[in-house]
Amino acid sequence: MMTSPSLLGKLALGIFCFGLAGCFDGNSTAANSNTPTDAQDTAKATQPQKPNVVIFYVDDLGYGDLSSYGMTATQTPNIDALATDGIRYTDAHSSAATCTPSRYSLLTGQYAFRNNAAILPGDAPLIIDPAIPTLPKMMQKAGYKTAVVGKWHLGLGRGYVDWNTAVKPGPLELGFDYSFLMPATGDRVPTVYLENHHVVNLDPDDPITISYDERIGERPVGTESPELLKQQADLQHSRTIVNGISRIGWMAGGHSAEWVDEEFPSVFTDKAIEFIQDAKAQPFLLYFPFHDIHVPRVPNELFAGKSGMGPRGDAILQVDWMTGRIVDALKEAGVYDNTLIVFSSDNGPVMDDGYADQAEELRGEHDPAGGFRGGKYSAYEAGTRVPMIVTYPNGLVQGGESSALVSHIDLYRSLAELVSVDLADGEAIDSVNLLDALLDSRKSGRDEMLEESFTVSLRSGKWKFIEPFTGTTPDWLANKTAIENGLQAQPQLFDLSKDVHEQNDVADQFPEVVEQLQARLQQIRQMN
Ligand code: NG6
Ligand code: CA
Repeated sequence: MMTSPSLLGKLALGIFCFGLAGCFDGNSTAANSNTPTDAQDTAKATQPQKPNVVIFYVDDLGYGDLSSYGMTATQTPNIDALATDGIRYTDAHSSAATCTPSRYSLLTGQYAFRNNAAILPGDAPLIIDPAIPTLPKMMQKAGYKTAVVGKWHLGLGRGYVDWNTAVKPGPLELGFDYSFLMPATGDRVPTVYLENHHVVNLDPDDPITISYDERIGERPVGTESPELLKQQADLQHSRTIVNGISRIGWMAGGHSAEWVDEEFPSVFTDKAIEFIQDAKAQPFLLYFPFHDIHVPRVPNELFAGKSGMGPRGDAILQVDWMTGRIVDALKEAGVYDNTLIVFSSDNGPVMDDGYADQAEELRGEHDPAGGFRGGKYSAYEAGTRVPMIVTYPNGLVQGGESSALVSHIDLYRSLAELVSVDLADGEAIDSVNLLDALLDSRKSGRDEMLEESFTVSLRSGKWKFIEPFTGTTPDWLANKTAIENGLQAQPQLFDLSKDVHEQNDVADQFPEVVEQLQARLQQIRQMN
């Protein structure tokens, strides 16, 4: 834990920081010349309101997928403006190379392997035990109003879920006061919104059933009716068709509740803005996990065809627009300066993830991984090294570019420091307090970090060790030849100080480093 006063403490003590000018201790200088009454009045008037926290969590956005991270094919001005206002990280990581494990770690401060958290089907039970501490519960303890709006993909309920009754436990049982969800992913049934415990617009006379094992319901399926499809899909994504898109899994009933993919930008953004307007009088946490730029990529007509890179590029423009609208709402509510915003992605980029949306064909010169090796699913850097931007006008010490090694798993402990909550023993055990590095681009980050994928990589100083993979690669992953998954039967070792693109495996040259990092990994596994 930090020994210096927490940020809120600093604000309360009248210690203010003005960018390059450094910190100004109001108590020991100008404030001392005030009369006690004036000082009291000033203290009251400037009583700091705890900062709001907004986490924008894009799905599958790669390191190179923003113009502030080198993309030239199209522009993301609203996100770039956040980078101009704050800090842009060059070595920030989602904790895993796929969605469910990354989100698990973000919300629990624990590595996903501790609970075998892997990509979940759309009918999976809630993977986080409501009895354990979570990031939103921690924020509630500090008096925050909390909401999640967007893609969930952490499971819901216990065992069999009846979508026609109260669906729980879910986010409300994990510490969110409000939730408006895509329950799993855009490519999985059920294709309906869930607001708090209930499916939105459900007609009780047309109940929903879903299945991941066998065909159910009257709706056409992709394998039989390809002429109904907006995009052709692989076999896995060719089950029930909803809104011209075939999905993973089958769904019966629930016609009045079906979502329309093209409406996601306004539906999710409007819900987030409503929450901000309702919650602005008190500190709030908004966790906003986007569906974009995950498949199926079916952007709204405002963006379709606008990027020149097909639906994947158009989805990036959609993300930028949504971010801009929410940031504008923060500004209109007068709370932008007092809001810590984290903008990042849950894993690296993928082009073909099941639908023929021409992501690869229309990519042109654009490099979604920004030069790093691998991508989504991969043990190489592009699996987890993602764009990350932090802004917080009232609390920023120094903006610009930061090379600090940061994992999203660290948000838990860093935010606890920000809002002055002490964590219990055993809470968020893998999370490190990096608040300093979130507010000051000159501060360093971690020395050591795990990157989870279908295997585990350990970053330690200049080294990156990839543990040998002894399991069986799932067919669908093995068939993705465009992605280097990084799975090998022998250990791999890279010296990132001179080989950040992981081209030169030096495991044979440094067997003692391999042994030491393998042993360290075992130690981390045994922590509890
Ligand atoms: C995979 C899906 C892929 C995507 C991914 C989850 C197949 C063949 N592939 O299993 O399309 O849905 O799961 O992506 O089914 S994530 O970003 O939510 O982790
Ligand atoms: Ca993802």
